[in-house]
Amino acid sequence: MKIYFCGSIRGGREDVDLYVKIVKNLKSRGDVLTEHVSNTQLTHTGEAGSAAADRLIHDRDVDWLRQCDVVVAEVTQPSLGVGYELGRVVDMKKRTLCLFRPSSGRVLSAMIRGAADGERFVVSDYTEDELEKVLDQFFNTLTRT
Ligand code: 6K6
Repeated sequence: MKIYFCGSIRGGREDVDLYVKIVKNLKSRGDVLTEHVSNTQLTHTGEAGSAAADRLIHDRDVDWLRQCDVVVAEVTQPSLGVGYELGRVVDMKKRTLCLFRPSSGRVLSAMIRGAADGERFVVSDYTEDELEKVLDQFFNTLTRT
C-alpha cells in the first residue's frame, strides 16, 4: 500500500517529533512516499529554493498524491501546503485521515472539518497517547471496505 503523509513544513516545524512517530507507524503498514516530511533536520524554510525547485516539489508531490492509495495528514499545525494537498485529494477521491489535536488550543479550519464525511475523508480528534489506536481504527476500516 502506498501511503502519502502530509505535515507542515513552511507552516512551522513544531510538531516534527510527532511526524517522526506517525511515519514510523505508517511504515509498518505500507510504503510511505513522503518520509522527508518527518526529517528533523528540515527547517520551516523547507530548503529555501528557487521557483523552479518549488515547481519540481509541487509537481512531484501531486504526482505522488495521484499514485497513493491512502493519505494521512497531521493537521494541527496549520499549513497552506497541507491544506492544498487535502483539497486536491478530496477531488481525487482518495481515502484520507486527518489527525487533529484539540489539546493544542487551536480550532481546526472549517474547510477541513467541514469536508469530513466519516468514510472517505475522516477527521479524528486525538491525543498523542491515542495515535496508535486511531491509526489502527482507520486502517482496519480500509481492509473491510
Ligand atoms: C526537501 C527535503 C525535504 O523537504 C524538501 C523540500 N520541500 C518539500 N519537499 C517535499 N514536499 C513538500 C516540500 N515542501 C512542502 N511539501 C509538501 O507540502 C509536503 O507534502 C507537506 O505535506 C506540505 C507542507 O506544506 P508547507 O506549506 O507547510 O510547506
